Amino acid sequence: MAVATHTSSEEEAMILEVVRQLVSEKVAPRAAEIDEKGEFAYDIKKLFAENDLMGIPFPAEYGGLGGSFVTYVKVVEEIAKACASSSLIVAVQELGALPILIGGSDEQKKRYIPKLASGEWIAAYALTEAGSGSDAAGSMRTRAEKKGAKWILNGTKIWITHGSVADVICVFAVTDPTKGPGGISAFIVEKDFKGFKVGKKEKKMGIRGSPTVELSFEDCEVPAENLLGPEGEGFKIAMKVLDKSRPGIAAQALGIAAGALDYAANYAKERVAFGKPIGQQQGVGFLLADMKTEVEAARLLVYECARKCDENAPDVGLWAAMCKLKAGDVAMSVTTDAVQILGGFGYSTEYPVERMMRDAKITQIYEGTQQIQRLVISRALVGKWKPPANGST
Ligand code: COS
Repeated sequence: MAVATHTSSEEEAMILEVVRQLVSEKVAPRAAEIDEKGEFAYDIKKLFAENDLMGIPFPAEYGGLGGSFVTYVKVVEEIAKACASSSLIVAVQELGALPILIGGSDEQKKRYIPKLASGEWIAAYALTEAGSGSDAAGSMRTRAEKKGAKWILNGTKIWITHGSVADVICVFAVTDPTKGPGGISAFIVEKDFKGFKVGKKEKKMGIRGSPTVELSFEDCEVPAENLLGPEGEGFKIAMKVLDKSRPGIAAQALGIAAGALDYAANYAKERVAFGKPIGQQQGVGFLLADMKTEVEAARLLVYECARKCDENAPDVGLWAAMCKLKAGDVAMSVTTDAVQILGGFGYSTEYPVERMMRDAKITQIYEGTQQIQRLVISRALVGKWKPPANGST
């Protein structure tokens, strides 16, 4: 992927000002309804597309805004403060486009990135399978076999965010089962390709406005030119993508936490108990103090990781794992505490914090569980253990 061009602080401030206005006028009022209906918000996607938010860090030469990663994570954060599902409209476009930006040829980028940057097309990323979540390489079963000028894909992917609304999906499949991770390749599949089918939609606890579905490939015909990168490089592309997409999910988690903190702090200023606002009671005031400290700690990690993405720093993967780990845990703890501060009201759907708490949970699970983030972090410190050839430890 080309290094994203720098966004000046004035440009970034302008973009964020527009986003804050859109969020308060158009996104926040729709958030509860999007959650309740559990439908993809095409109106919000249109709004984001019209305001050039679908391809912030995509290179300008391919129709993107050529913005920085730092600006991109701040935009995701601002949207997630009000509506976690809507923040995924921007973050998953990034996830789905990254395999092409990282592994694609100039021709593939020219063909797909402008449509994704403008929001005309929606993208998805299909790695996970029923038996292959955390062990993404070892347990992958989807196969791709070359037949003439086509690759024929067979298999099923699950938990694919936006899979049912996507026009283009980057799919990972085994091309040589004897080679482990080195036998996995990546493909660009368009929704109209023969043999591609959208299956069951998950009924989820949170991010209910973001459809998560099963995708099946039954002798799915993919033109040879839609192989992404060299054959056998698919797993590396998948991992490099996650290094740059996890900061987007961390930003989503940060936004959810910051939104819940704002709401709880305002509530604590007004709600009176025992003769004074509950925020003046030390039990609640100190809870808010801890929530604020955690949110700011997460924010520093997310922004620093984004800065490293802009620099293409060699330790981006480590920082992506650290910021996703921290921000996901902060989102869960801060939203849970926000519900506690609102008491019975916090538990009611009439207030947004119960939705925020439900939305927070997924940030500890998807794009690699918190346990996988710790694995990535610990391997950066001590390396991956390999059993000695003679079998002794
Ligand atoms: N960038 C580039 N290459 C990478 C890489 C990265 N971030 N991470 C791993 N690789 C390479 C390795 O260098 C190795 O290549 P070589 O054999 O040439 O050295 C190859 O990929 C296999 O890597 P590794 O041996 O580390 O693979 P493991 O099977 O041990 O698993 C984990 C790696 C567990 C980290 C990976 O499977 C993972 O991230 N799992 C979670 C997947 C996930 O997040 N799923 C969420 C759904 S997607 S939204």
